[in-house]
Amino acid sequence: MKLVVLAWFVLAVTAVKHELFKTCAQSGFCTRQRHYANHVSTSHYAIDPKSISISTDKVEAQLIKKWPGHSIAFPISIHGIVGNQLRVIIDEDRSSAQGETGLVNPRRYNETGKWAFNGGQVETQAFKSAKVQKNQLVIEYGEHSRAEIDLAQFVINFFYDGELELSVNENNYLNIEHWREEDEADEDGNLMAEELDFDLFSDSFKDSAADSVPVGPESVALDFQFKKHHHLYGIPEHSDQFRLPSTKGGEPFRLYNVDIFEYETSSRLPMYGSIPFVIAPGSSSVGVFWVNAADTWVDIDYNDEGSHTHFMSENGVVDFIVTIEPKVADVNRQYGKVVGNTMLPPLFSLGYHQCRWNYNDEADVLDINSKFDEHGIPYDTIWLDVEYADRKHYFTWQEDKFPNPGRMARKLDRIGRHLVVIIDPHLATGYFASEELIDDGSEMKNSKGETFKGHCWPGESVWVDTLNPKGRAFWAFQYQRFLSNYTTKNVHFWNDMNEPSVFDGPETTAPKDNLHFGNWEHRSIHNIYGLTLHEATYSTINDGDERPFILTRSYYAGSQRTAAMWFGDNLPTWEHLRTSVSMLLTHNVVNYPFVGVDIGGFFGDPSPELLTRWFQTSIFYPFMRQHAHLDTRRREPWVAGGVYTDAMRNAIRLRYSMLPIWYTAFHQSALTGVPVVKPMFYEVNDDAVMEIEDQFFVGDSGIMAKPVMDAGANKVKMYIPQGQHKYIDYTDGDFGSSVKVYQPGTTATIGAPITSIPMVVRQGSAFFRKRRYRRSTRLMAQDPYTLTIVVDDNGNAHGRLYIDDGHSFSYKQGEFLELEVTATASAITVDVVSQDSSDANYSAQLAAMVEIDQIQVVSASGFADVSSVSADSGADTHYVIDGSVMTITAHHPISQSMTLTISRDVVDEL
Ligand code: NBV
Repeated sequence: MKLVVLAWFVLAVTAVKHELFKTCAQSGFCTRQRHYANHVSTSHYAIDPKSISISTDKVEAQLIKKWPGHSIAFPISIHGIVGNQLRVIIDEDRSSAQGETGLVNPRRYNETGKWAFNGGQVETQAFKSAKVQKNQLVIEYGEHSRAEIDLAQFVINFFYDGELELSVNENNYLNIEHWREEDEADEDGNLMAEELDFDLFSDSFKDSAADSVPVGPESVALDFQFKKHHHLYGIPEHSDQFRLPSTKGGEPFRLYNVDIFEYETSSRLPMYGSIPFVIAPGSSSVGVFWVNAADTWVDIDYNDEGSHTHFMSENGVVDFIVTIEPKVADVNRQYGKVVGNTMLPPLFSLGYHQCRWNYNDEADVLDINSKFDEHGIPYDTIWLDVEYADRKHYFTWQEDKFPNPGRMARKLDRIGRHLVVIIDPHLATGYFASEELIDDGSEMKNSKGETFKGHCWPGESVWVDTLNPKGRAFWAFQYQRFLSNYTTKNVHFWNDMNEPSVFDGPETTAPKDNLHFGNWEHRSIHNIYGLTLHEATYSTINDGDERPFILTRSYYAGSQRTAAMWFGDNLPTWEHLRTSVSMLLTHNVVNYPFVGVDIGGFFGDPSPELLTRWFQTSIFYPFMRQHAHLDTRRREPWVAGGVYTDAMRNAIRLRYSMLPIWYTAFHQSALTGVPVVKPMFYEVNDDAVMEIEDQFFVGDSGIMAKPVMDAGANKVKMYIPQGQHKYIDYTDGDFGSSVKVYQPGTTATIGAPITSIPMVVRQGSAFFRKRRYRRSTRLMAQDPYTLTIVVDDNGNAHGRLYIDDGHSFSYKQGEFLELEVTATASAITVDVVSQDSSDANYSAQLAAMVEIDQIQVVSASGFADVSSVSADSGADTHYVIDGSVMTITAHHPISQSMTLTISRDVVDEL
């Protein structure tokens, strides 16, 4: 009995409170738009042919919404944009609303792109041609793309190389709730027969019933039919599987940034961040970016033809961008030209981060710091959660516990370590920061234009409005004053609760009728608030010298440019561990690779087995951090002891040894938008991989991993993709004593006791590692590289390495090195392909300090015929052959090209 009660208690305290969040049926506009979609059969929208005006990169026209007795014109514009993409914007002339919306800006919000787009705007690109033919507007753009817009039905068909890829509004779901005054709404005439009048001017959901809905119904919705694609991915953040499941008959996915406490898996509930970008890979690949920052729901369905999405947003303009490319990675590349790619993170931030709520005082911090060294475990960063600040008043310290934070930072800095402190956007009323904010007038306002006050950690609080330039200046000033106490540059920031989280607010966040700079309702900008906050932090911290590191919880498309992100308050369950990898892949395919999740789960205490498996999985999180709730037991890697600690130590050391691979992958992603952790379909052409979400590739290294994510498991079954390549076992980053070869199109069973991390390498790959244990990444800077080459059956392989100083922006001035490795049966070449254009010093310094000291070549067929290996430099070259592995010892400066010639005996065929 006691046990049952205990089990019930544990479940009861660790379950998301569904009642806090609306279902679609409880959301006025979601209900109305779904109802419309279920009832509409003909288009109510048409482009007026007489209104069309065409210029080199833009078509403008009037889109007419028509139903008996009514005709409403919406300005529509279609833009050619950078990267062979097309952007469509539908706005509304709201001049009749002027003076009718109280304090609220009467216009539809059209500035989402100002925040989401890299540099605040998107570059245009001229069309190849644009003309009206019969009843169609035909736009040719890019090299291969064409859009045909049926004027009478308003259906847009997108073609690539003559093939139909995407139809927009094919199902007539376009519906723009036009501006109307409340009394008109009761007249039958103002609603179409397919429309419902549910919650047009009010909100009946209990926690948001106070919403004044000052502008009335203004939602927008549209459908996208993917013509050839049976697999859709993206639209984070959701704690769900990687391939988006159909929402037919259930809840749509919701994009609405909220503080979701104890979230579940297999869930379509909203979470902390939103990226309304859906991607459809295949023999041709399509991306759709729905540029809207309001509360948004998305229905997904698969049909015989392909797949279907229905986007519904509470307000704002209709604004979307379509990208069609042959390869999925090219969709990322083009989309990245709009929203930007990941920053190149400072190298230390790819190391291991140790966090908990809370390390209590300076002695605790320094004790944890030295325990890592005692246990031989590398780490780079220790974190302080809210308790460091005096009564959670950010920009202050609890002085009795942290008497000299500058000294603490200096102590960490000596061994190359870093400190991250949390700063949230809620500022308790009655202390200097909140008072300065209110005096400044740049706080978030309520619907009456007064200071908005809500409840959060420190009690009654106010929120900075970082959409306001003055709010950003205020934010900058607070940080600058706070940082003036430090002489070292190893202090960084964590912006939590920036959805924003408001404990007594509707659905855990700010009331939608709150007001921001420009008199925009919070409703219009909600999903970008978090981005505006962490970007304000970034620009404050950025001195143009050291690369800033910031962690954000809330995000939008574009957040990848300036902040890392983690998936919030997860639970210590195996399902959460598995879902973390699905979510990791989802974020990677929407150009946001620098993500991770609390290792071990935020709430509760994981078993030693779960914690160990979680550590092993986390070496594949680009952002690798352990974190835990105040009420949990300590769980640093040495706490479990014995084999568990050994396994965690090995995992972390393996991560550190692979940092050159991670850094090279990030560099690639920063340039091209490709994922850092790659779903299988990026690397192989095999239909069988489309739903695999528990194994993946690390960058371009050719390493494929499948960590153990099941209780009690001591092996994994890894799918070896079809194609020309075999794969070689590389479990724990080691080829073992006898090399195991797996054939394409098979399932390999790989033994994985608690100490093991199953990995394989695709033949034909080459990568670099640094294999000496050091306490932090900074201390690894001069360590030599090991080059590993896994040749294919013809002896060929290819790989790359990117190096720079790992912490400054000097790489932007050309201070970096890029190496390309090419192996053939007779030679191994390491080519310095780009190097210090502006200043030779950096390479010269590297050459003096850093070398490749070992080259490990792996060949399934062995090296029995190798008779000698010689270097073009004439340097002594030793090699040892052990079956399938040839180890060459070298002392080769990293910034010089080299060729090793491999001579082979000619075997007489008798
Ligand atoms: O600052 C306390 C926590 C933090 O540890 C966690 O990582 C965040 O997701 N924070 C949320 C506030 C609320 C926790 C219940």
